[in-house]
Amino acid sequence: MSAQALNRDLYRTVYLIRRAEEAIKENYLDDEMKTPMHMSMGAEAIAAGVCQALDRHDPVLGTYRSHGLYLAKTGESDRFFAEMYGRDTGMAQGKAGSMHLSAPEEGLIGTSAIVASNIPVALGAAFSHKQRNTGRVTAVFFGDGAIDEGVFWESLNSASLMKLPVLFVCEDNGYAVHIPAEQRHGYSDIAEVVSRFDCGVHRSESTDAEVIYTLTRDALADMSATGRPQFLHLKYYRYLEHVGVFEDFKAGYRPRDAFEPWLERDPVKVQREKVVGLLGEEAVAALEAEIDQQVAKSLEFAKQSPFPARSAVVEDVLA
Ligand SMILES: Cc1ncc(C[n+]2csc(CCOP(=O)(O)OP(=O)(O)O)c2C)c(N)n1
Repeated sequence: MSAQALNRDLYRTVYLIRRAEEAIKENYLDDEMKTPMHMSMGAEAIAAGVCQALDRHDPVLGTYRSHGLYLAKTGESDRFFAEMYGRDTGMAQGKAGSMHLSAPEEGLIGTSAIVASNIPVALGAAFSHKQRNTGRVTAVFFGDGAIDEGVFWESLNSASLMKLPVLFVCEDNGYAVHIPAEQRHGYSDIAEVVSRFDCGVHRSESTDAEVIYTLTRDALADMSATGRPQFLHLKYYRYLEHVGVFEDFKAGYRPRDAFEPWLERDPVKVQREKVVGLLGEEAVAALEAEIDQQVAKSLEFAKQSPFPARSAVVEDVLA
Protein backbone atom coordinates (compact mmCIF):
# COMPACT_ATOMS: atom_id res chain seq x y z
CA MET A 1 0.00 0.00 0.00
CA SER A 2 1.39 3.42 -0.91
CA ALA A 3 2.08 6.04 1.78
CA GLN A 4 -0.61 8.19 0.18
CA ALA A 5 -3.31 5.51 0.29
CA LEU A 6 -2.38 4.43 3.82
CA ASN A 7 -2.42 7.95 5.23
CA ARG A 8 -5.60 8.83 3.38
CA ASP A 9 -7.32 5.76 4.90
CA LEU A 10 -6.03 6.66 8.35
CA TYR A 11 -7.22 10.25 7.99
CA ARG A 12 -10.62 9.11 6.80
CA THR A 13 -10.97 7.07 10.00
CA VAL A 14 -9.67 9.61 12.53
CA TYR A 15 -11.74 12.36 10.91
CA LEU A 16 -14.90 10.19 10.84
CA ILE A 17 -14.49 9.35 14.54
CA ARG A 18 -13.95 13.00 15.47
CA ARG A 19 -16.85 14.29 13.36
CA ALA A 20 -19.23 11.62 14.67
CA GLU A 21 -18.37 12.48 18.28
CA GLU A 22 -18.63 16.21 17.57
CA ALA A 23 -22.11 15.52 16.21
CA ILE A 24 -22.97 13.64 19.40
CA LYS A 25 -21.69 16.59 21.43
CA GLU A 26 -23.73 19.08 19.39
CA ASN A 27 -26.97 17.08 19.74
CA TYR A 28 -26.70 15.39 23.11
CA LEU A 29 -28.38 18.15 25.10
CA ASP A 30 -31.55 17.72 23.06
CA ASP A 31 -31.92 14.65 25.27
CA GLU A 32 -33.00 12.39 22.44
CA MET A 33 -29.97 10.11 22.80
CA LYS A 34 -30.92 8.23 25.95
CA THR A 35 -27.60 6.55 26.45
CA PRO A 36 -24.58 7.46 28.56
CA MET A 37 -21.67 8.64 26.40
CA HIS A 38 -18.07 7.65 27.03
CA MET A 39 -16.28 9.71 24.46
CA SER A 40 -13.02 8.75 22.81
CA MET A 41 -11.86 12.21 21.74
CA GLY A 42 -8.07 12.22 21.91
CA ALA A 43 -7.75 8.47 21.28
CA GLU A 44 -8.65 8.41 17.57
CA ALA A 45 -5.17 7.40 16.39
CA ILE A 46 -5.33 4.17 18.39
CA ALA A 47 -8.50 2.65 16.92
CA ALA A 48 -7.54 3.90 13.46
CA GLY A 49 -3.93 2.67 13.52
CA VAL A 50 -4.59 -0.72 15.12
CA CYS A 51 -7.63 -1.58 12.96
CA GLN A 52 -5.79 -0.52 9.81
CA ALA A 53 -3.01 -3.00 10.64
CA LEU A 54 -5.41 -5.87 11.36
CA ASP A 55 -7.15 -7.82 8.65
CA ARG A 56 -10.63 -6.38 8.09
CA HIS A 57 -12.34 -9.49 9.49
CA ASP A 58 -10.02 -10.14 12.44
CA PRO A 59 -12.18 -10.27 15.56
CA VAL A 60 -11.99 -7.32 17.96
CA LEU A 61 -13.59 -6.56 21.32
CA GLY A 62 -13.78 -3.33 23.27
CA THR A 63 -15.16 -1.41 26.21
CA TYR A 64 -17.97 1.07 26.84
CA ARG A 65 -15.61 3.67 25.28
CA SER A 66 -15.67 2.18 21.78
CA HIS A 67 -17.21 4.68 19.35
CA GLY A 68 -13.80 4.86 17.68
CA LEU A 69 -13.45 1.10 17.47
CA TYR A 70 -16.90 0.66 15.89
CA LEU A 71 -16.35 3.42 13.35
CA ALA A 72 -12.81 2.26 12.51
CA LYS A 73 -13.99 -1.30 12.01
CA THR A 74 -17.15 -0.60 10.02
CA GLY A 75 -16.72 2.86 8.46
CA GLU A 76 -20.51 3.19 8.60
CA SER A 77 -22.49 5.67 10.66
CA ASP A 78 -26.21 5.12 9.87
CA ARG A 79 -26.70 2.17 12.18
CA PHE A 80 -24.31 3.79 14.67
CA PHE A 81 -26.34 6.99 15.08
CA ALA A 82 -29.66 5.14 14.93
CA GLU A 83 -28.41 3.07 17.87
CA MET A 84 -27.54 6.24 19.81
CA TYR A 85 -31.08 7.47 19.20
CA GLY A 86 -32.57 4.13 20.31
CA ARG A 87 -34.18 3.46 16.94
CA ASP A 88 -35.29 0.27 15.24
CA THR A 89 -32.65 0.81 12.52
CA GLY A 90 -29.82 0.88 15.06
CA MET A 91 -27.17 -1.83 15.01
CA ALA A 92 -28.94 -3.56 17.91
CA GLN A 93 -32.44 -2.17 17.32
CA GLY A 94 -31.74 0.50 19.90
CA LYS A 95 -31.20 -2.00 22.73
CA ALA A 96 -27.45 -1.54 23.08
CA GLY A 97 -26.85 2.19 23.17
CA SER A 98 -23.34 3.59 23.16
CA MET A 99 -21.79 1.03 25.49
CA HIS A 100 -22.64 -2.28 23.81
CA LEU A 101 -21.69 -1.79 20.19
CA SER A 102 -21.19 -4.76 17.90
CA ALA A 103 -20.80 -5.57 14.22
CA PRO A 104 -19.98 -9.27 14.10
CA GLU A 105 -20.10 -9.32 10.29
CA GLU A 106 -17.17 -6.85 10.35
CA GLY A 107 -15.34 -8.67 13.15
CA LEU A 108 -16.48 -6.47 16.06
CA ILE A 109 -17.68 -9.22 18.41
CA GLY A 110 -18.87 -6.77 21.01
CA THR A 111 -18.08 -4.12 23.58
CA SER A 112 -18.86 -4.32 27.25
CA ALA A 113 -19.46 -1.95 30.16
CA ILE A 114 -17.96 -4.32 32.72
CA VAL A 115 -14.30 -3.39 33.10
CA ALA A 116 -11.96 -6.16 31.80
CA SER A 117 -14.85 -8.52 31.05
CA ASN A 118 -14.04 -8.83 27.35
CA ILE A 119 -10.43 -9.87 27.93
CA PRO A 120 -11.18 -13.55 28.73
CA VAL A 121 -13.78 -13.57 25.93
CA ALA A 122 -11.00 -12.54 23.54
CA LEU A 123 -8.95 -15.51 24.72
CA GLY A 124 -11.86 -17.81 23.86
CA ALA A 125 -12.10 -16.32 20.37
CA ALA A 126 -8.33 -16.60 19.89
CA PHE A 127 -8.34 -20.21 21.12
CA SER A 128 -11.11 -21.06 18.67
CA HIS A 129 -9.22 -19.49 15.76
CA LYS A 130 -6.01 -21.22 16.77
CA GLN A 131 -7.75 -24.61 16.92
CA ARG A 132 -9.29 -24.03 13.50
CA ASN A 133 -6.02 -22.73 12.03
CA THR A 134 -7.68 -19.67 10.53
CA GLY A 135 -4.65 -17.41 10.97
CA ARG A 136 -6.88 -14.75 12.55
CA VAL A 137 -5.69 -12.49 15.35
CA THR A 138 -8.12 -11.42 18.08
CA ALA A 139 -7.59 -7.88 19.37
CA VAL A 140 -9.03 -6.74 22.68
CA PHE A 141 -9.08 -3.06 23.64
CA PHE A 142 -9.25 -2.00 27.30
CA GLY A 143 -8.27 0.90 29.54
CA ASP A 144 -5.52 1.04 32.16
CA GLY A 145 -8.27 0.46 34.75
CA ALA A 146 -8.69 -3.09 33.42
CA ILE A 147 -5.14 -3.84 34.57
CA ASP A 148 -6.49 -3.52 38.14
CA GLU A 149 -8.65 -6.60 37.61
CA GLY A 150 -7.33 -10.08 38.38
CA VAL A 151 -8.85 -11.44 35.19
CA PHE A 152 -6.44 -9.34 33.13
CA TRP A 153 -3.43 -11.06 34.72
CA GLU A 154 -5.02 -14.52 34.52
CA SER A 155 -5.79 -13.94 30.85
CA LEU A 156 -2.30 -12.64 30.14
CA ASN A 157 -0.86 -15.70 31.86
CA SER A 158 -3.06 -18.15 29.95
CA ALA A 159 -2.49 -16.44 26.59
CA SER A 160 1.30 -16.48 27.19
CA LEU A 161 1.28 -20.11 28.32
CA MET A 162 -0.97 -21.32 25.50
CA LYS A 163 0.59 -19.04 22.87
CA LEU A 164 -2.78 -17.65 21.83
CA PRO A 165 -3.03 -15.15 18.97
CA VAL A 166 -4.28 -12.30 21.14
CA LEU A 167 -3.38 -8.66 20.67
CA PHE A 168 -3.89 -6.89 24.01
CA VAL A 169 -4.45 -3.18 23.35
CA CYS A 170 -4.19 -1.10 26.51
CA GLU A 171 -5.49 2.42 25.90
CA ASP A 172 -3.87 4.18 28.83
CA ASN A 173 -5.24 7.61 29.71
CA GLY A 174 -3.76 7.44 33.20
CA TYR A 175 -7.10 7.45 35.04
CA ALA A 176 -9.84 5.03 36.04
CA VAL A 177 -12.72 7.49 36.29
CA HIS A 178 -10.92 10.10 38.49
CA ILE A 179 -8.25 7.94 40.13
CA PRO A 180 -4.71 8.23 38.71
CA ALA A 181 -2.63 5.11 38.10
CA GLU A 182 -0.16 6.14 40.87
CA GLN A 183 -2.93 5.64 43.45
CA ARG A 184 -3.94 2.24 42.08
CA HIS A 185 -0.82 0.38 41.05
CA GLY A 186 1.90 -1.08 43.25
CA TYR A 187 4.34 -0.69 40.33
CA SER A 188 5.19 2.18 38.04
CA ASP A 189 5.52 0.61 34.63
CA ILE A 190 2.75 -1.63 33.28
CA ALA A 191 4.67 -2.61 30.14
CA GLU A 192 7.71 -3.63 32.17
CA VAL A 193 5.62 -5.98 34.35
CA VAL A 194 3.84 -7.46 31.31
CA SER A 195 7.22 -8.06 29.63
CA ARG A 196 8.02 -10.66 32.35
CA PHE A 197 5.41 -12.87 30.67
CA ASP A 198 6.06 -14.74 27.45
CA CYS A 199 4.37 -11.92 25.57
CA GLY A 200 5.67 -9.30 23.15
CA VAL A 201 5.46 -5.74 24.46
CA HIS A 202 5.28 -2.56 22.40
CA ARG A 203 4.72 0.93 23.73
CA SER A 204 3.95 4.34 22.38
CA GLU A 205 2.78 7.80 23.43
CA SER A 206 2.23 8.86 19.85
CA THR A 207 -0.92 10.53 18.55
CA ASP A 208 0.16 9.75 14.99
CA ALA A 209 -2.07 7.01 13.56
CA GLU A 210 0.67 5.89 11.19
CA VAL A 211 3.05 5.32 14.12
CA ILE A 212 0.38 3.19 15.85
CA TYR A 213 -0.20 1.32 12.58
CA THR A 214 3.52 0.54 12.20
CA LEU A 215 3.83 -0.50 15.85
CA THR A 216 0.87 -2.86 15.42
CA ARG A 217 2.39 -4.34 12.25
CA ASP A 218 5.61 -4.98 14.21
CA ALA A 219 3.60 -6.70 16.95
CA LEU A 220 1.76 -8.86 14.41
CA ALA A 221 5.07 -9.81 12.79
CA ASP A 222 6.42 -10.85 16.21
CA MET A 223 3.25 -12.90 16.82
CA SER A 224 3.56 -14.55 13.46
CA ALA A 225 7.25 -15.41 13.99
CA THR A 226 7.07 -16.57 17.63
CA GLY A 227 3.41 -17.47 18.25
CA ARG A 228 3.46 -15.22 21.32
CA PRO A 229 0.55 -12.95 22.25
CA GLN A 230 1.35 -9.24 22.05
CA PHE A 231 0.67 -6.30 24.33
CA LEU A 232 0.41 -2.73 23.07
CA HIS A 233 0.75 -0.10 25.78
CA LEU A 234 -0.59 3.08 24.20
CA LYS A 235 -0.87 6.34 26.10
CA TYR A 236 -3.34 9.05 25.20
CA TYR A 237 -5.15 11.94 26.84
CA ARG A 238 -8.93 11.72 27.35
CA TYR A 239 -10.20 15.15 26.24
CA LEU A 240 -13.60 15.00 27.92
CA GLU A 241 -15.06 13.86 31.21
CA HIS A 242 -15.16 10.14 32.07
CA VAL A 243 -18.79 9.95 31.02
CA GLY A 244 -20.53 12.78 29.23
CA VAL A 245 -19.77 15.31 26.53
CA PHE A 246 -18.07 18.10 28.46
CA GLU A 247 -14.58 18.97 29.63
CA ASP A 248 -14.11 18.34 33.34
CA PHE A 249 -11.12 20.40 34.46
CA LYS A 250 -13.24 22.08 37.13
CA ALA A 251 -13.68 18.71 38.87
CA GLY A 252 -10.15 19.23 40.20
CA TYR A 253 -8.60 15.81 39.66
CA ARG A 254 -6.47 16.84 36.67
CA PRO A 255 -5.12 20.23 35.60
CA ARG A 256 -5.90 21.78 32.22
CA ASP A 257 -2.15 22.47 31.77
CA ALA A 258 -1.57 18.75 31.22
CA PHE A 259 -4.02 18.84 28.31
CA GLU A 260 -2.23 21.58 26.32
CA PRO A 261 0.76 19.54 25.06
CA TRP A 262 -1.58 16.76 23.94
CA LEU A 263 -3.86 19.23 22.18
CA GLU A 264 -0.87 20.58 20.28
CA ARG A 265 -0.37 17.12 18.82
CA ASP A 266 -4.05 16.36 18.42
CA PRO A 267 -4.42 13.12 16.39
CA VAL A 268 -6.72 14.66 13.79
CA LYS A 269 -4.44 17.68 13.34
CA VAL A 270 -1.31 15.50 13.07
CA GLN A 271 -2.86 13.23 10.45
CA ARG A 272 -4.36 16.14 8.52
CA GLU A 273 -1.01 17.90 8.20
CA LYS A 274 0.54 14.71 6.91
CA VAL A 275 -2.16 14.04 4.33
CA VAL A 276 -2.14 17.64 3.14
CA GLY A 277 1.60 17.19 2.54
CA LEU A 278 0.97 14.00 0.57
CA LEU A 279 -2.23 14.81 -1.33
CA GLY A 280 -2.72 18.56 -1.15
CA GLU A 281 -5.27 20.77 0.60
CA GLU A 282 -7.94 20.37 -2.05
CA ALA A 283 -8.07 16.57 -1.87
CA VAL A 284 -8.22 16.69 1.94
CA ALA A 285 -11.02 19.26 1.94
CA ALA A 286 -12.98 17.06 -0.48
CA LEU A 287 -12.54 14.02 1.76
CA GLU A 288 -13.68 16.02 4.78
CA ALA A 289 -16.74 17.30 2.92
CA GLU A 290 -17.63 13.72 2.01
CA ILE A 291 -17.42 12.60 5.64
CA ASP A 292 -19.26 15.70 6.95
CA GLN A 293 -22.05 14.79 4.56
CA GLN A 294 -22.03 11.15 5.65
CA VAL A 295 -22.40 12.16 9.30
CA ALA A 296 -25.11 14.73 8.58
CA LYS A 297 -27.06 12.14 6.57
CA SER A 298 -26.68 9.53 9.30
CA LEU A 299 -27.96 11.94 11.94
CA GLU A 300 -30.99 12.67 9.81
CA PHE A 301 -31.51 8.95 9.12
CA ALA A 302 -31.40 8.27 12.86
CA LYS A 303 -33.81 11.03 13.80
CA GLN A 304 -36.27 9.99 11.08
CA SER A 305 -36.15 6.28 11.95
CA PRO A 306 -38.99 4.69 13.93
CA PHE A 307 -38.61 3.43 17.47
CA PRO A 308 -38.75 -0.36 17.80
CA ALA A 309 -42.15 -1.94 18.37
CA ARG A 310 -43.02 -2.46 22.03
CA SER A 311 -42.87 -6.25 21.45
CA ALA A 312 -39.15 -5.98 20.47
CA VAL A 313 -38.27 -5.56 24.12
CA VAL A 314 -38.50 -9.33 24.68
CA GLU A 315 -36.98 -10.36 21.34
CA ASP A 316 -33.29 -11.36 21.00
CA VAL A 317 -32.76 -11.23 24.75
CA LEU A 318 -32.08 -13.97 27.26
CA ALA A 319 -35.21 -14.18 29.36
C1 LIG B 1 -15.92 -4.70 37.01
C2 LIG B 1 -16.24 -3.25 37.07
N1 LIG B 1 -15.85 -2.52 38.14
C3 LIG B 1 -16.12 -1.21 38.20
C4 LIG B 1 -16.81 -0.59 37.19
C5 LIG B 1 -17.08 0.92 37.28
N2 LIG B 1 -16.21 1.60 36.31
C6 LIG B 1 -16.70 2.02 35.13
S1 LIG B 1 -15.51 2.72 34.20
C7 LIG B 1 -14.33 2.47 35.36
C8 LIG B 1 -12.92 2.93 35.13
C9 LIG B 1 -12.22 2.19 34.07
O1 LIG B 1 -11.06 2.88 33.68
P1 LIG B 1 -10.23 2.44 32.45
O2 LIG B 1 -10.25 0.96 32.32
O3 LIG B 1 -8.90 3.07 32.55
O4 LIG B 1 -11.02 2.98 31.20
P2 LIG B 1 -11.35 4.46 30.75
O5 LIG B 1 -12.72 4.79 31.32
O6 LIG B 1 -10.28 5.34 31.24
O7 LIG B 1 -11.43 4.38 29.28
C10 LIG B 1 -14.87 1.86 36.48
C11 LIG B 1 -14.10 1.52 37.67
C12 LIG B 1 -17.22 -1.38 36.10
N3 LIG B 1 -17.88 -0.85 35.07
N4 LIG B 1 -16.90 -2.69 36.04
